[in-house]
Amino acid sequence: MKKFWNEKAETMPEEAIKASQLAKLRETLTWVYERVPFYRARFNEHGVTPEDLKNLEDLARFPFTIKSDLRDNYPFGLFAVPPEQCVRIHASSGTTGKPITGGYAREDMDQWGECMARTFWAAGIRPNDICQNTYTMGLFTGGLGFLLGTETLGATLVPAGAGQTERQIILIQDFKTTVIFGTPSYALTLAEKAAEIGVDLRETFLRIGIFGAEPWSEEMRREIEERMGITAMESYGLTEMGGPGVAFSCAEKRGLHINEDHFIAEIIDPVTEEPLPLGEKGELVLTAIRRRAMPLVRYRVRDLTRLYREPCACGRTLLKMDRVAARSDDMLIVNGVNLYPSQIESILLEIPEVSPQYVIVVSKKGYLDRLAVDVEARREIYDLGEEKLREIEEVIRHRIKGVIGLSAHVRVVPYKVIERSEGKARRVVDNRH
Ligand code: DLL
Repeated sequence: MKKFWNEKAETMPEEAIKASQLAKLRETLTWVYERVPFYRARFNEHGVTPEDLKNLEDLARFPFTIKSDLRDNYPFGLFAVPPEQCVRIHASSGTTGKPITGGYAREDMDQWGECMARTFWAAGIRPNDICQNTYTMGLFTGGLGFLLGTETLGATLVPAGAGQTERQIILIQDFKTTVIFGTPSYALTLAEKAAEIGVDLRETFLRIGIFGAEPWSEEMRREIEERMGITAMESYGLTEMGGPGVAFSCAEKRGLHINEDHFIAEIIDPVTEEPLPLGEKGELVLTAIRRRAMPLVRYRVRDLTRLYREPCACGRTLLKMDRVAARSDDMLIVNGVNLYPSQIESILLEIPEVSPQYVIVVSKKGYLDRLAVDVEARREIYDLGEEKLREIEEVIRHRIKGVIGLSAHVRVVPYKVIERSEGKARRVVDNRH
């Protein structure tokens, strides 16, 4: 049985990857310069043309694309082909303002399917697997992206869609589902519902899960593996780059391999906007070099990570990135202290009595900020009485103070008070503004 979906592409020597990136990048810069008035104007303002790209480092001379550029050019202003020549148009829901649109030409579907099939193969999925897709199959890129990947690989897809958790569990049992796709927070919802109705997911045929679309901690990954009896793998991507498929985990479960022959990744200092060397943490910037309907150049993703190249025991030579624990937009500043929700998650999940259902609430109290963390305990803990719950609150408070340096109001709330996720979980409520 083959070890890689695309051995040649996934194990190329670094020099060969770079040579192919340079050629594809040149093609893409010319493509957008000639076809997208926005890019022509932007490049001209910066005094660069595609001919100025002599080597990969020259990419840093080109301007960034940012989220508001997509909003300002909504819906099709950044398309390099007329919308009627696209075979698909997706959009991200977006919490504020207009959604982000993404067009796909015929060859973009092939590119996407290829990247997804690599993700699946690396996770251990094979053509005889039955994959249950709990991502919403609509405008969101998760659902149809995972569908495309399953079809490309030749496995079986059960398009269950989001929600209807009890029915999902019945399908897992009746269809002998072996693979589950969804957000990490939905995996928890599933595991919890299964326990409630007396189904032990560890005794089903489930063996692999591919999760993504939201940040999750290493502790959360282990929790999911344990509760579902599966290997929890990961997919990373975003609507602006076509959806999931940008990067994927391998059997090493350390970091994600970037599909470098499709996307060029850079890390910049979010404040100075200067490129940072490999190994340093900063903001991810991506350029799609094989997409045709809407290839974005130097797109500032806002996700924080680190890039590194190391010989991976899986045999892939593709550049690696750390799992994305936070978006720069997610950073809360509470009484002057920087706080990422993932830090709270890691602390909570190290406490055995606590469940991964939590919400962080920030509000104003006079001139000061007030940080509150509501969390549920594991079900059986509630039987131990109020005193035990207060004790747990104290432990959490103490840890948060010790690790982050903030005083938090911690409440162990009754079971099921925290809203269960069917897609991307909402972990933060900021009531200060
Ligand atoms: O969430 C695409 C996707 C679907 C990826 C399914 C993986 C699986 P958007 O809705 O545009 O696209 O959201 C993109 O979600 O910038 C990250 O902040 C976050 N994100 C996506 N994957 C991961 C991940 C899809 N594996 C935004 N870890 C990105 C952490 C992730 N954050």
